[in-house]
Amino acid sequence: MKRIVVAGAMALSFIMPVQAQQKTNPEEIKQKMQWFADAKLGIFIHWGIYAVKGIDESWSFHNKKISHADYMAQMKGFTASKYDPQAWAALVKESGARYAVITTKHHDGVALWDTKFNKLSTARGTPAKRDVLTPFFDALRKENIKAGAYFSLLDWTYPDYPGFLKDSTRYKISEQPKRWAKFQQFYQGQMAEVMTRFNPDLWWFDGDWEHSADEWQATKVRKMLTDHNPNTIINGRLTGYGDYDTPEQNFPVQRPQFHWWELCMTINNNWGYQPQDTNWKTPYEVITIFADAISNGGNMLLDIGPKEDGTIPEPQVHVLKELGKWNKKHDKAIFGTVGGIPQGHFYGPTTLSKDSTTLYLFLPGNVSGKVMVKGLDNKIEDITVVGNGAKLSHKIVGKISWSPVPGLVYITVPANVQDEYMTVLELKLDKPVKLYRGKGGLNG
Ligand code: FHN
Repeated sequence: MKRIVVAGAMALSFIMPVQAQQKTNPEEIKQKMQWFADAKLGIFIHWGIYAVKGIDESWSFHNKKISHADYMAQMKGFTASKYDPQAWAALVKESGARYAVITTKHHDGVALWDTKFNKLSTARGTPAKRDVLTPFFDALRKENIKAGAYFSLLDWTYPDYPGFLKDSTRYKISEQPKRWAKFQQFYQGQMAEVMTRFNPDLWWFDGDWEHSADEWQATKVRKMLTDHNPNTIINGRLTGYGDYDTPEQNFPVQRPQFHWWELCMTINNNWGYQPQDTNWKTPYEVITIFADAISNGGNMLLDIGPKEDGTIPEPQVHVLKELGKWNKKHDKAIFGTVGGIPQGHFYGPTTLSKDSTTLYLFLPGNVSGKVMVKGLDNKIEDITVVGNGAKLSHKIVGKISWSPVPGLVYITVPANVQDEYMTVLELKLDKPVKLYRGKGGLNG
């Protein structure tokens, strides 16, 4: 199945190849992946010169909505005049996120650190006149938040990169291999700057779709990064040489194939700041999408798009704060849990404690007062409303005394214990969760 990606408000002019299957062995990386698996929530930050006019990041010139010259002229308007990295890190913390990923360089080639490779940076080419990444990475680490670096492999502005506009390329690698080698040196040099300067806990590569693993020298890049920091995590956009899958915008119904995965999504319809896009996802929508992702054993990377001056639009702050309040109240059901029971046993998301003796049920907002669990072959010791403490009763229905098949569990959830967004119930079980998966025959 091909992946269609909507970058910004525009559908791309082509269908990107489906994400490469990860070639890494989960057994070899499971130790370093533990913090990521426990983290559940990250905040994605798309910040760049595209916030000046409030247009699609990089894609606006690639898709010829604006000339490249006019797009790059936005460098003159990027001030970071109200940028407060400590406040950004505090907001990430307040959202409940355990990691953040910021664009160090998008496809437009403008670095947010003072790269020595060219003048295309916030430090040397904009009124901001500064590396805006160092203070943010420092602030995240002071808040004990893992710091991730988004890095675009492709660079549509760099004169020795083949790709440029959607219908024009500069050259073919097969015809000018030396020119491609020059770009490889450039992009890996900038990557090494980010690696040594920030030592990212997580690399969020993007833009791998235009070239092969060999052309990107993916194994060499992976080795460079993991030799420098064996615990750094690499997302699945290094042409399959990554550590986890990155479904984007399109919510998985089936659990993604690779062991670890992360849904990245916008908070409205665009990755960067676009003033006309007020189609904000509500706190309820974000919370239910988040619950769905963790129920399926994944993470959510929720994106925000700050303005050119570094302020974060109020509607985005509101969603992050509401999400944070809900996360704080339901912490035990979220962070440090594992994905829940298979779909079909409960009409909603679920998570499990790591020893699977505790089952958490996430109730969609409009609970009728009763919820039902099917095929639970356990004795329920106790039912508590998470974050509220109320104890709930339950009734077993349809259990046939001589049959091994468990009855249905009906739980009454009074209106006065329900959460404004999503109520969570904690079911303490007599032993690790045991599920009946049969087809309901007379003898099971
Ligand atoms: O092309 C980019 C896009 O601009 C944005 O950065 C998203 C975020 O995941 N990644 C690419 C599209 O898949």
